[in-house]
Amino acid sequence: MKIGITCYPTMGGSGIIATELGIQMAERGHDVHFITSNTPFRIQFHRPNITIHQVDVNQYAVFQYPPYDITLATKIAEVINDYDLDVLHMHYAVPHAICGILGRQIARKDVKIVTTLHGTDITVLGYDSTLRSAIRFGIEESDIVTSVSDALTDDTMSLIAPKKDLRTVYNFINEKDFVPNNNQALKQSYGIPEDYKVISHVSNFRKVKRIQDILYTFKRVREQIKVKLLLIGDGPELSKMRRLAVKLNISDDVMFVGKQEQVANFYQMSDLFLLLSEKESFGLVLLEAMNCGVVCIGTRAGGIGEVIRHEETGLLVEVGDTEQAAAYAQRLLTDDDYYHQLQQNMMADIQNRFSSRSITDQYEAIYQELVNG
Ligand code: GMT
Repeated sequence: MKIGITCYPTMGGSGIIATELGIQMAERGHDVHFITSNTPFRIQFHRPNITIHQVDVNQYAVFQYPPYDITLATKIAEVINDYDLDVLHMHYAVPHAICGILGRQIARKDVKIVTTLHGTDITVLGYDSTLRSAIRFGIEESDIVTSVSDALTDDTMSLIAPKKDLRTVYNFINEKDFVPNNNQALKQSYGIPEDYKVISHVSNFRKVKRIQDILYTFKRVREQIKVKLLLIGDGPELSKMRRLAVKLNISDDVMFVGKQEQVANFYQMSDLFLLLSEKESFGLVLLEAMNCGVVCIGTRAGGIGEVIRHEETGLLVEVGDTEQAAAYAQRLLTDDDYYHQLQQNMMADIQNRFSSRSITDQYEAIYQELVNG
C-alpha cells in the first residue's frame, strides 16, 4: 500500500509512535510518505520505502499567523496526486485529521483517512469549546478513528460525543532501542555511587505530569534509603520544579538532565520509574522503561491502568497520593524478591500485549480493510 503519514515529528509520544509505525510499515514493504514540518527525529539515515515531504510554511507580511494548516493540506493533496496514495494516517484530530480531509478534497481523490487520537487533542483541546466541534468534525469525517487506550476512547465519547465508533489500538514497544542493560558505567559517569538506587522520570514537564508529586514522593523515599532522582526532559514546569527541589532540601540528590535524544541509557541505569500524571492517555514512557526491565509506579489516570496491572506488573496510586507512592517505592527498592516477581510478570505481559509486531498487524489490518473496501 501507499501510505501518507502526518504527525508532529519532533513531539513526544505521538511523534514517536507515528514514526515507528511508518518505519514498521516500510519494513513490511509498504511505500511510506511522511508529510511533516521536519524529518521525524527517529529517521536519521536513509531507509528504503520512506519518502519525506517537508511542509515549509512561508511567512508572508500579509498574514498575521503563518498558515500551517492550509500549507499542510495543500502538500497532502500534492502527495496524494503525485504518488497515488491509498491511505492517509493522521495523528491528532486537530489540526491533522482536518488537514487530511481538506487535502483529500483539494486532490479530489477517494484516499482513505485513518486518524489516531493520542490524548492531548482530546483531554486538553476537548475542553476548549472553540475547538470541540472542529475535533468532532475531524473524527466523523475520518474513515476509521483509533484511540490509544480505552480510557481515551471513553473520554472522547463523553467530551466530544462524535457519531463514530472508535477502536482502541495501544502504543507499542520499540524493541530495538529499549532493552535491559545494567548500565553501571553510565551511573558512574553521572557520579552516582554504586550503592545508590536510581528513580527516574521522563516527560515534557507540562503541568499534567505533576512533577511536584515526583519530588514529594522522592523526598519521603530518600529519608529511608540511599537514592538519586533522575529527571529527564524539559518544559514549562522545569524551573519551578528546580526551585521546589531546593525548597524541599533534596536538590543534592535530584539530577535535572534536560531534554535528551537517547533516553534508553537513563532507563537502563534506573531501578524504578515514576509516572504520576493527572491526565495520561497511555504513557508510552512506561513501555520504554518496562522493556528496559524497570518496574513502574503510575497513577490511576487515563490509560495508565491499562498499561500497568496493579500488583501484577507494577503499582498504581491515586493521583496526588505521594504517601502511597513512596511506600510502594520503598518496598520495590528494598524487597528484591518482590521486585523480581513484578519485573518477570511485566516483561511477559508487555511482550504479549504491546509488541511492535502485533500492534503493527492491527494498523495494517485497518489499512487493508479500507483499501479493500
Ligand atoms: O505526553 C505528552 O504530553 C505528549 C503527548 C503527545 O501528543 O505526543 O503524548 C500523548 O500521546 C502519547 C502517544 O500516544 C501517549 O503515550 C501519551 O500518554 C499522551 N499524553 C497525554 O495523554 C498527556
